[in-house]
This record gives sequence, structure tokens and C-alpha cells, in this order.
Amino acid sequence: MSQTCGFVAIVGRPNVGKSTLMNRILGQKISITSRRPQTTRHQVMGIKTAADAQFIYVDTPGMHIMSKDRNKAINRFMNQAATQALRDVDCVVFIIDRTRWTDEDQAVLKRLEHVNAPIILAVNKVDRLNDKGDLLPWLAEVGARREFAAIVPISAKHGTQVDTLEDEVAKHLPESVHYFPEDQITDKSLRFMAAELVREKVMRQLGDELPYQMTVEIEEFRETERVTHISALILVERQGQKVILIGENGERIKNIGREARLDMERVLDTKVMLNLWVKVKRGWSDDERALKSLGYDLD
Ligand SMILES: Nc1nc2c(ncn2[C@@H]2O[C@H](COP(=O)(O)OP(=O)(O)OP(=O)(O)O)[C@@H](O)[C@H]2O)c(=O)[nH]1
Ligand SMILES: [Mg+2]
Repeated sequence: MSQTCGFVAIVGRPNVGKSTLMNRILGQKISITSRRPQTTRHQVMGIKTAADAQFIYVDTPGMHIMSKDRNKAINRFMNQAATQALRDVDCVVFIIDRTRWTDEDQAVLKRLEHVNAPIILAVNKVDRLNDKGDLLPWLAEVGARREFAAIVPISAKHGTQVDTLEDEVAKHLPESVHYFPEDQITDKSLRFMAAELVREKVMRQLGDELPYQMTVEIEEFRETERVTHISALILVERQGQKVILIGENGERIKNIGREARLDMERVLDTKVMLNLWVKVKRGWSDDERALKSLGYDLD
């Protein structure tokens, strides 16, 4: 009996639904999502083993065009992480948002020029298409921009046609033994996932007040028989951001903590005691050494 196994990069500009798609395929939250662009910062693997096929999906940070003031180390790191995922993959899923086509989509397409692996175009968020009649002409138009192995309209959020997309991906998995045990679903540690869940709640609860100048560091992760004790430090760039994050009478940070804890309990399948701290660390997002110590490793 022959087995297949391969790497599948999920790429696209920020906010098109890459992480939502990966979670949908895996059937659980592996990668954090939010309404704001640039939610994902690291490559995150989602591993799905179905009978003889093992799919190793790699969710990536949205590829973005860096404007001058945002040409910070953290942005370089994110673009690099996205580009690296394209090396040696067996298949690429390129996601766009409905019939919108921006300069950033164009830039992603350009980066795919040198990729030899088959590229499947996923036209996402079709549940939000106002006029379904726009779809067919658009598929023809976008399909002329390069050769795609397939074009599949999907809704990652609602699961529409995601199985069709998976079937298309399956065609490109090479014959190979499986790289991961059947029950492994990600390459990330529980510690990493705990930090990401805190970051997700911050991204979701704050409006535009908080730019992308926030990161989370886990200071303690201690599992006892019945409870997991987690202390997380939220690093921001400025005092004003700290004030916003804490909120009036600490209400906001309390909400963030409660939501993060509930998600953690689901992922860890234990009770969680979560402590959150907020600290100002000026310049962390543009300091390569600080980034490295926070787990963002530029090479
Ligand atoms: N209506 C609708 N919304 C979607 C769909 N897929 C994703 N979204 C929403 O789009 C937003 C962005 O989704 P993400 O999965 O975080 O997007 P991403 O491409 O991973 O974004 P970055 O990590 O920032 O590059 C979230 O609010 C999702 O709920 C979809 O099929 N339909
Ligand atoms: Mg993402």
C-alpha cells in the first residue's frame, strides 16, 4: 500500500483568510485569526493525516508591501517567513479575497513566478459576494494571469467547497512515508500556542488604537496534575498602549485574560490559571536582537 505525504504552503496578502482556512481543514484552532491584517507572524504547520495521505499545511504571515515607515525588523521577519515557506513545497494554495485584486495580490503573484510547484488559487469569502454573477467572469479573468493547477471558490469560514480544495491538493502529494506521527497536528509547542492565544485576544479586542506593536512572551508554563499555571507578559512599545490595554479599572485586560484562558483550557484539556502582565519595552519591534529573544529569528 503506497502512502503520500507533502508540504502545502498557504500564501496570500494579509487578511484573506489563510489561517481560517487552515483551522477549517484541521477542524480546530491551530493558527490565530482576527479581523485585522497581519495577525499571523510565524510559519505554523497544521498536519492532517487521512488514511494514506499526510498533508503538512504551512500557514504563513500575509505577504505585504512594506512602506518606508513600516520597514521594521518585524515586518521583514514576516515577509521572510512567508517567502521561506515556498521553498521545497509540493503544492501552494494562493488565497485571494473574492473578486478584489490589489497591488499586494499582484506582489504575491510576482513572488510565485519562480515557484515550480503547482499553485491552486482559492477564491475565498464567496459567502460575502454581493453578486454571485460576478464570480464566473472573474474566475476566467484571474485564471489568465498565470497557470493554476485549479481554481476553487471557497468559504473558509463556513467550510463551503473546502473539501473540493483538499481533493485538488491531494492530487499533488508525492508518494512518501509520513513525516509525522498520525496524531500530531502541529509543529508548535503548547507554550507557543498559549502565547498566540493571548495575542489573538488582544488583536480581537482592541480597535485601531493598538498598532502591530505588541507581542506576548510566556514567562511561566507549569503543568501540575490538575492545573496548568501560565504567566504571560504582553509587551507594548509605549505607555499609552499599556493604558489602553489595561482599560478602565482593568476591565479590558480582564476580558482578554478570561477569553484566552477559556481557549487555553480547550487546547490543553486541563484547567488553566492565567496571569497576564503588561510591560512597555520601547523599540522591540525594530530591534533584531530583541526580536530574536522573543522568538522571531531573522536570518
Ligand atoms: N465572511 C468570511 N470571512 C472570512 C472567511 N475567511 C476568513 N474570514 C475572515 O477574514 C478575517 C481574516 O482571517 P484570517 O484567517 O485571520 O486571515 P489571514 O489571511 O490569516 O490574515 P494574516 O494572518 O493577517 O495574513 C477574519 O475576520 C476571518 O473571520 C470567509 O470565508 N468568509
Ligand atoms: Mg493568518
